[in-house]
Amino acid sequence: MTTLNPTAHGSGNAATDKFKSERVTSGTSVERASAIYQDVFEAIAGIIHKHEVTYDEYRVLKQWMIDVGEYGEWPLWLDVFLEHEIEEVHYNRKHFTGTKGSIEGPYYVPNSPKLPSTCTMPMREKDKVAPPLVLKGQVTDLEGHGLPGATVELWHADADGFYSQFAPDIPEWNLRGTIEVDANGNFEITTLKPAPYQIPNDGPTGWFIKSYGGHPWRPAHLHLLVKAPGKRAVTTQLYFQGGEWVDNDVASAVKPELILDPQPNADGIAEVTYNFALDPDS
Ligand code: MBD
Ligand code: FE
Repeated sequence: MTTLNPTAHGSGNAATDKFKSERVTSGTSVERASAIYQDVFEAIAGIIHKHEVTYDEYRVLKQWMIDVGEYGEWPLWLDVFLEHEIEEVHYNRKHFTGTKGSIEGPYYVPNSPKLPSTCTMPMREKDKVAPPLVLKGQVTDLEGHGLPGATVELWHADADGFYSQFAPDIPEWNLRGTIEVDANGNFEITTLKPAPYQIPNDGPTGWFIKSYGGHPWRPAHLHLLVKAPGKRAVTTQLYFQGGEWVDNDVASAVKPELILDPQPNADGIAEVTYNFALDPDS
């Protein structure tokens, strides 16, 4: 893996290395590819003509695309600006009615260590500057029956906005885990409430955002991947009611159904129940 440093270049190259480690294929037919490419070029041609794109603008684009590749930022840029549309199509096409999905983003790592249904996420002493959060709930089918054998994979940023394995000097599985639900599908996870998150913006993704006067912020979020035997796995994110950037996510990945409103429990710790209903697999 690339040597990590806490910059867009460092996290970008780490995300690119991780993505490249698995070669993906899609099975797209020549006919479908032809139809898609025709539409892509037609849309681009329309934009070029509509805005009378200049030669200088074309050369800046070419230079920027080269930079995005060299900084390893294609996973970041694509997941921030395009993945939400793919995810929406994915959800709508098959009329799923279970828990809504959201984008995976560039920092998922499979095979995180298994944790029991009642657990505390792996964290360092210094991570505890963030307030504790208890996330409890049940993984069910669409009829509300608990699903034993389900797993809840959880990953999120630390208080500095860094994800383990994508920034230096963080234990490999910090704030990452695969929670195995109990016999009724229940889980109770103690973790930390993340802060609003600034995507790495000292590289070409950041220059891109500046060029149109945008901002690099995502609302505070938890990433989850919930799986159960025979059910459709759901990759999603959870957000916090009233949090900054919830209404203005640079990655356009917030859905109203995914917003939590934790309340203090008997111990004064912020706690929230969120149940995951999984669609049948197929
Ligand atoms: C993230 O943590 C994230 O969730 C997305 C979508 C993009 C960059 C960093
Ligand atoms: Fe994230």
